[in-house]
Amino acid sequence: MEDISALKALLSTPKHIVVTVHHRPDGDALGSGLGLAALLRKQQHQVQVIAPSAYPDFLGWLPGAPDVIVFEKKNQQKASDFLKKADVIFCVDFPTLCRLNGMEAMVRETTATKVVIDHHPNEGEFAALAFRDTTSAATAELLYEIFEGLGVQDLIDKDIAECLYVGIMTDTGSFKHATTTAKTHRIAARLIDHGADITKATHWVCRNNSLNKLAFLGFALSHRFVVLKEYNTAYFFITAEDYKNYALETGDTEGLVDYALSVRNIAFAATIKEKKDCISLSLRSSGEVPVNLWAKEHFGGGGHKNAAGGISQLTLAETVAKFEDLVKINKKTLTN
Ligand SMILES: [Mn+2]
Repeated sequence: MEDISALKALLSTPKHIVVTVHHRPDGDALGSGLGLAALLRKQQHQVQVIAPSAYPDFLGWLPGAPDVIVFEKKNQQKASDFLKKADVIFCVDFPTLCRLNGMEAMVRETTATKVVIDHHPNEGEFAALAFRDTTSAATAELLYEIFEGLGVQDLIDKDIAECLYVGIMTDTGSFKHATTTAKTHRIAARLIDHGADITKATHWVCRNNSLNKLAFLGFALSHRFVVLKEYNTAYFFITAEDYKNYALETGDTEGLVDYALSVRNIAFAATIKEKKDCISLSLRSSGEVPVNLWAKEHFGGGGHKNAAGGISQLTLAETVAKFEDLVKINKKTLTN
C-alpha cells in the first residue's frame, strides 16, 4: 500500500468527497461505500455516496443506505452538482470507470482526485491513487486494512463495522468461497469486536427472501435448469417472459447460480438472463476453472477466477448455444 501516505496527506484537511460504487451495487460495493463514507464524515469531510443504479432491497437496512443518491433521471442534477463540487472521488469495488454505466462520463470529466479501492483484476489505471488487491476476498476487507494503514481503525463504530462485515459476508458467500482466507476471518472478527451485530446481518442478508423469490426458484429449478453432466456444468436460463410473470426485481435472481454450483460434481455454473437490452451472464466455478478469462474472451466481461460476469448481444437461444460450445471446447479443463 505505497499510496497510503499520499492518501493520508490528501485527507489531512476537510474535503468535499463523493463515494461511488459500481452499477447494480451488491453487498460489498454498498457496504464498503457506506462504511468509507461514514468514517470520512467522522474526519470532518463532506461526503455523499452516489450509486449508478438501485441497490437491492435486502441492503436497505445498512446504516446510511437511505441517503445514497441513486443516479436516475430525477437525481441526475443533484448527482452532477455533488460530482462537480467534489475534491475527491472514491471508486469503490470496481476496476474501470465503465462500471459506472450512465455516470461514467460525468465522473471521467471531473477534475477531482480519483481514488480507487478494489479487489477485481484491473487493466489500465484511471485513478491518481489506487488501492488494489486481488487477493482480498472483498473490497471491505481491503478497506479495513486501509483504515489500519491510515491509523483510523479506532473510528470504526458499530454502524461502520456492520457495513464492512456485510461486504465481506456477501462477497465470500458467508465465508464459503475459495477467496476466504485466515486474514478474512481475522478482519471479520475485528469487525465483531467493533460492534458488528452478525445476527442482524444474517437476518437481513440470508433470511430475507420474499415468497415470490422462492416460488420463482422452484419454477427455475423445475423448468429453467440444464445439467450437462458430461461436462460437469449446470446452468439456468431466464427469459424476459419469466421476469414479467414473476415480477422479478433486482436481487431476485441473485444466488440462483449458487444452486447450480451446489450440485455434486458441478465445476462450472451459470445463469443466463434475457434482459431488456442484452443477455447477461453470471459465471461461477470451483477449483481451477477460470471463468473470468472465459467471460472476458467470449462475453466482453470479467471478474474473479471463480466468479465473473459478461453480456451478449445475441438472442437468448444463440447465447445458450454459444455457452454450450464454450463448455464443449473446454471439456478438458472442466473434467480434470
Ligand atoms: Mn466486491
